[in-house]
Amino acid sequence: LFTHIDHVGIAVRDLDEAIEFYETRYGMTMAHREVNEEQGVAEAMMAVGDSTSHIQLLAPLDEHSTIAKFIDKSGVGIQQMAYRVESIDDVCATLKERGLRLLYPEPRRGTAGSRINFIHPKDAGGVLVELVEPAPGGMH
Ligand code: MC0
Repeated sequence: LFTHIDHVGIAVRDLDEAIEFYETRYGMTMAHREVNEEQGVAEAMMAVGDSTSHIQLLAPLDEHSTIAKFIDKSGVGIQQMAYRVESIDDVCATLKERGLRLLYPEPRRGTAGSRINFIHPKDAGGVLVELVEPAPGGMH
């Protein structure tokens, strides 16, 4: 069903400070950075060595952001676990058949033009699971 760990998302208060920490302490390089208004986040993808997995640093754009809500409730730290898939439409259909609640009726736009959806954490052992179908020729 899933082909790779695409990224692990970490909620941070200040994106620039967090990027600097990952660069100077772990020697990671930033592969991509963008603002996703619909998701309410400013984000940076930090490459983990030569793998195609990333750490996604997520900062809230404002107090209504899901990331602001997460930080208020749980503090900074791991917010989500994202698996890469080949066909998000097929995977969502299969997961629905298996009784899991997806957050969106149709995939939305994620990092670098990817198509994304989420499994509700209440149906996934307390883990917010993101599904990512990379854009053709995208960053993955
Ligand atoms: C909430 N809960 C979580 C959680 N967020 N559990 C594990 N991990 C999380 N991240 C739990 C709460 O503790 C609570 O449990 C219950 O779920 C309801 O939470 P809530 O605080 O009332 O929050 P809601 O229901 O308003 O929102 C939760 C929900 C939301 C997962 C629906 O965060 C959401 O829509 N997330 C998907 C979008 C997202 O995360 N976007 C930011 C990343 P109790 O037991 O207290 O009832 S953007 C991104 O990822 C893009 C750019 C990309 O990668 O391409």
